[in-house]
Amino acid sequence: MKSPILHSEALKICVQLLFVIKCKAAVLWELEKPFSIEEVEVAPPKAYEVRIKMVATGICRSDDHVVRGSLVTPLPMILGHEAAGIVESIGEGVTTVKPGDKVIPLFVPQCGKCSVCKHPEANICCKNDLTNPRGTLSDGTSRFTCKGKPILQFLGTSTFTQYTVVDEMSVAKIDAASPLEKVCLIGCGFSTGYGSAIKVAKVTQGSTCAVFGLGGVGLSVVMGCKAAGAARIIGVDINKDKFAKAKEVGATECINPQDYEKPIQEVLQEMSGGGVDFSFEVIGRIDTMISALLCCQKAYGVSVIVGVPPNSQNISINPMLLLNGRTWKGAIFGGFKSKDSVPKLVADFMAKKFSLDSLITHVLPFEKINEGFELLRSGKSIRTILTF
Ligand code: COD
Ligand code: ZN
Ligand code: ZN
Repeated sequence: MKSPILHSEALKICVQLLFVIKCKAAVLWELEKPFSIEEVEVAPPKAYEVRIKMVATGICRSDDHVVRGSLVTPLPMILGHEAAGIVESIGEGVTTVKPGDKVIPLFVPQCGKCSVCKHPEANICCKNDLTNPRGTLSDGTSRFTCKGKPILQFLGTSTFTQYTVVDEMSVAKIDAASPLEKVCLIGCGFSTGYGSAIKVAKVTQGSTCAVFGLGGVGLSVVMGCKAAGAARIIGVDINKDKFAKAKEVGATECINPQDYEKPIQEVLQEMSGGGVDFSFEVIGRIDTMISALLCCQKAYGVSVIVGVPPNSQNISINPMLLLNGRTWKGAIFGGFKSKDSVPKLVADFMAKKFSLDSLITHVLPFEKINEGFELLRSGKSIRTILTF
């Protein structure tokens, strides 16, 4: 017979599961329009789902790409994918998190079962909603409604809301002592850049690196190069105002392509005596992707594409550039397997292996989300954190 205590615990969980939460969320109804703060209903988590109370969320360039229409997703939607929060309730069968746990939602899931998850190096799990966005959880539906209409979810997450629901494969439990208003950046921008250096390029001790683009993600690449022991880290940006911070996080030199007559790849080849060991494109432009490829040493250089170019642009190159021995790679989320790596990255942050402070330039209450996007668009912010 069940003990009365266990029975009442089970009843409590059931009641919690049936509960629809009404809360505030920032809804994007149409492209190019401001977010509108609405009251939304958040359905309880179904089996293998988790409902999260949001504590902090970063504003990432990709959220703005949706608003601008350069990242095509169905609407209306609740955006946001770089966040941290606390588990409010769990659906049946959930074993990896429990109510009260601190967590980071994962915009790339890790189902653990597909061919990608089983591959030792790959990370874009087949259950992702990135490549062909439906705007739903894995069962094909969303947990949000507003004014009687279903509101879609972004990248299996949606963090511009006081509460969200995600699949269990899209959430990682993190250290209970971690400061959520900082480690939220591990949910996207920081890990994307840092992993591109340490995991994708596998930057080596004493090497020379070139980082094109010194925004938040580029700065995280610089931090990764430094952590991997690079001897020279050359920052490349057309905005000189980015140089001071890049040097603060580890760049040894910074150059502006507009200060030179010759192409920047030639400048970098000369500076490095024949080509850098590792180069990174962290802007999202075709021309700089080619410059980054060309500036790395032709027989052993490794060039990594981090930025996503505007819709459907193609690159044409001479195959000899690769036949000589260069490696050209690209990755999303720094090549990290999300559910495995996020708790470890948080542990590394807690062990002071890197700092996130230089990336956070603004902190605003959630309701000022439109102000946060203006800061991003005007180039005034690196990362704005919205707190709930
Ligand atoms: N030459 C040199 N620097 C340039 C040039 C140029 N022609 N043009 C712009 N820049 C500089 C800017 O001055 C700026 O400092 C920097 O490049 C870009 O920085 P931000 O702040 O605009 O952008 P980030 O660092 O926040 O993000 C950059 C990405 C390229 C990573 C981002 O735009 C992107 O494409 N993200 C998608 C990648 C991804 O993994 N997405 C998955 C979920 S986010
Ligand atoms: Zn992002
Ligand atoms: Zn998978």
